[in-house]
Formats: sequence, structure tokens, C-alpha cells
Amino acid sequence: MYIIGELINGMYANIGTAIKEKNKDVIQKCALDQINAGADALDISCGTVLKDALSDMAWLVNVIQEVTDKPLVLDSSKPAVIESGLRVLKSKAIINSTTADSEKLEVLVPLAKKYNAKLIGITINTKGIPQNKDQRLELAATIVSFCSDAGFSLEDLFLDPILMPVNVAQAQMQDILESIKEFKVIAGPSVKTVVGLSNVSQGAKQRLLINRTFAVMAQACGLDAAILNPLDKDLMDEIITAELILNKQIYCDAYLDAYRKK
Ligand code: THG
Repeated sequence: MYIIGELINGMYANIGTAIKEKNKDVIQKCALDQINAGADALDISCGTVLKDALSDMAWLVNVIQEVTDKPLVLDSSKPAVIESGLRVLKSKAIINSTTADSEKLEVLVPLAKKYNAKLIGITINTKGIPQNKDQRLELAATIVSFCSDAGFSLEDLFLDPILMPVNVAQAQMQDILESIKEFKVIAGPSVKTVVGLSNVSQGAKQRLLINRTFAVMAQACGLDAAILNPLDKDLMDEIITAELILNKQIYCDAYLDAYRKK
């Protein structure tokens, strides 16, 4: 599974402070720790409380690319903030994210094409978060058909069913897992799927256990990528073991060492 480290997010107090104080050591250490723990890419979010997200995003991209050339996942609800990161980014980018709204798609799909970036499409629109699988599939189809019409390669598209916290949306978990399977059916096998794994346990007590359990269940449904905390070694070991059981890695007694990326 493609691992996107979630920790460079202004929502975390230490990162929020480091962004405000322009403390690049904290950011660069957080980037390298996640990569050393097996992250393939890093999600970069300024958080929501920042007055100057445009310059903060560019600063984050610049300090991170001083220490790694891994792909960066530019995470903002504001296209201008994403573009501010794209302008300075030298390595590959993943835009996180467009919704299924035409105002968003009309800006972000051309932006992804212009910068040769991949794109995450989340299955929400201005009407809100879907309440069942059919609504998720409908929004996924809207995103997929817009991308196809615009000549954006579906191989560069990730669909995100929007993972909700289990303590508020328990009845939706099954639908979310099935959506991961069915996105491939409606859009063809080339489209990828992604979730923000830690969402599932927000506000819950057994956070890590819930994250780990959802991760392997989603892998069994074909999940391709997840935004998660790679410093949770047990989670990473479970993900590798699930790949083994799903026959995506060849068994050997030392498979954990063999498939741990670092
Ligand atoms: N889909 C996509 N992008 C996303 C998400 C998604 N980006 C943001 C988020 N969801 C994924 N990243 C996180 C990062 C942190 C947490 C959850 C998801 C988290 N943070 C702690 C909390 O809120 O309790 C903060 C703890 C602290 O302050 O130290 O849970 O779904 N495409």
C-alpha cells in the first residue's frame, strides 16, 4: 500500500507552532522520521487557523524539499494554497483535494494537468458528506467523468470515499468499505483509492486499535493508499502482513524486515 505520512499538519500543536515560528528543524525532522518509518509520500497541511496559508504552504514545501525528494501531497481546501505549493515544488505532487463540485473540478483538474500532478477526488460536494454508498458512487462518477472529459489520466486519480469517525457514523463503515471496492468497478481498475485513516478513530478511546483494524479491512477491499501515521510501527507491521496475506508480497520468514521500506 502507498503510505502517505499525515504528521505535517498544522492541526498538530508542535507543527502549528513550528509553522508560526518558521522553525524548519522541527518540520524537516518530522519529514525524515516519517520517511524512515516507511512513508512513500508526505501530506502537507498548514491547518485551518493560519492567516497566511499561501506563504506558509510555499515555506513548508521549500523546507521539506531541502531534505527529501519524496512526492508531497498538498492538502488544502483552497486551490490558491495548493497552487502556492505547486509553484515551488520540484518533485512530484499530489493535489489533496478536489470535491465533486464543478467550481472545484474546473480549477483543480487543469491545475493538476498544468503541473503534471496526481489528484485526490473526495466524494463530497456542497450538499455535504454522503450518507450512503450510492451517494458516494454518484459523486465518484461525477469526478471520474469530469477528469475523463478533461483528458486527465485516470491513472493519476485517487478517489477518497471520506472516512468518518466510527463513533459518529458507525452505520456507514460497511458502506465506506464497499465504496472502496466499487470505485474500481465504476471507474475501471486504473483509478486508485485513498482514505485519511486517522479520521476513523477521531474522538474515540482506542484510537490506534481502531485505525489498525480499519486499515486491514480496507486493504482487503483493495485500498491502494492511505494518509496515516507511519510512526505507529504496529500499524505498519499490520499493513505489511495484510499485503502478505493478500498475496501482494512473497512470503519468507523475515518478511517484515524484507518489506519494511526502511
Ligand atoms: N482525506 C483526504 N485528506 C485528508 C483527510 C481525508 N487530510 C486530512 C485528514 N483527513 C488526514 N490527516 C489527519 C491528520 C491528523 C488526524 C486525522 C487525520 C488526527 N489528529 C489528531 C486529532 O484530531 O485528534 C490531532 C492530535 C493532536 O493534536 O496532536 O486525528 O480523510 N484526502
